[in-house]
Amino acid sequence: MKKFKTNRIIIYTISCSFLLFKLSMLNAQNPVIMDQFTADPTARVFDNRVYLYPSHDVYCNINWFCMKDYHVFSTENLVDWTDHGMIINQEDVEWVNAKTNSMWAPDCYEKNGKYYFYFPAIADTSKGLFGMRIGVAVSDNPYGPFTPDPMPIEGISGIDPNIFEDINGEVYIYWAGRGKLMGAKLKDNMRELQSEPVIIDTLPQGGGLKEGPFLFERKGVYYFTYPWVIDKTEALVYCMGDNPLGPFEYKGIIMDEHASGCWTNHHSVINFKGQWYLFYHNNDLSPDFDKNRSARADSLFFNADGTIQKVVPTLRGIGVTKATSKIQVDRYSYISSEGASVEFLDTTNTFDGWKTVLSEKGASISYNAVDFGNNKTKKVNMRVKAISNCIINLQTGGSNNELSIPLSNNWEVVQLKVNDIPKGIHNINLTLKTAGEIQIDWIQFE
Ligand code: FUB
Repeated sequence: MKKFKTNRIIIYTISCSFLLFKLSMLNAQNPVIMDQFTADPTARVFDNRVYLYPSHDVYCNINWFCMKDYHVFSTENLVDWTDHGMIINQEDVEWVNAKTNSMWAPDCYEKNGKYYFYFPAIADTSKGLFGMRIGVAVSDNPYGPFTPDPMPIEGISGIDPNIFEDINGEVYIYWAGRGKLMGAKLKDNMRELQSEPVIIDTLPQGGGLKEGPFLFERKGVYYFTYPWVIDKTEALVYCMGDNPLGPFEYKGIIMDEHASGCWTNHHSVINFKGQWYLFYHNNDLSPDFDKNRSARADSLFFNADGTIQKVVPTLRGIGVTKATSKIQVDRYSYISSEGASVEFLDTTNTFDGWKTVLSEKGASISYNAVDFGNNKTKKVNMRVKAISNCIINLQTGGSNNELSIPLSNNWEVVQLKVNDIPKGIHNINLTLKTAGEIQIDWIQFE
């Protein structure tokens, strides 16, 4: 490590080989999970933690979905996610045709101390089963191990299971089958239908595919939500009603079609510690192939009349980020329209994430809700590549700092003194004060 002084700052440059070490910690904004693809995210709150049950896209060199297994993730702060590992593999399920890589969108629900994991897959015809069926696996814990039932649920053909428990304890299952959205009551054993499936038939007509139903209740109102191809790709829409199986009245769009062109979206809604959140997906880590998707989350708000405010997808996502973590400012809450952009660090390995490029005097980027804890902060570390000598203005919590960053041809971690940053939660703003270009991977305070 080299160390040199300027009149205002101390700069450390740390050798690049050290920086090649890759942390496998799951700590992210949007997408929520950065080390694998995660689609169709069903979030559930169990014991004050958020559990995420996504499907698991992998790349199989076919122009379609390829999904062989499921992982479960959890967090207590919406920022640091633990991957509990694989919970079900297609090879583990007797009724599944394990050659089909068809483990599509799942759900998980707790009832009487047992966790029921619902998942669709193409059934094994040698068992006398056909098409997409929905199975159940059971565990004593939200993170498994799960034991799959030998046969799928009788009476359901389709995909995208979703479970809802009413306040009276009655449990419903919803799914998408034969182009329709369906619902039925489940028996207490959570594995058999108690009522005949009904088509949820009060939905608007026209447009294209409807799938991925997700029902939740708030203040006695039942929200029936689903992805719907209104125009070219899936938007997330919702209806409101007085009963779990409808009729429902269509109310509008929760989230518009993705600008990325990702054909699917698939979502879930939770209330965690008093705030509502929408989990959904986009193809952030695979911009050229929309069957490799990534889970995201943003806050969701209601109007006084119970209708839902449209959610505009953000990169910043949710949660308060610790100042001492490597803050990915490219997951910004604001970016200037001129001279600031976000690019992959390595286009051949998108899982490495992104960098911020500031290339014009006055270009800026902001990242909100950073927790500086209970002590004054006096230093910042930045992983940067300065294409020219430049000065960056770092503003946070009333601390205003002009930071000189020397030209470097490689990525370097520079450590700079800052005027005391007060304790508490602040936004960070970085502005390029000089002509030239600087690339920023992350910044971290100490
Ligand atoms: O992930 C495969 C399928 O894509 C899901 O089952 C649908 O909801 C859509 O997201």
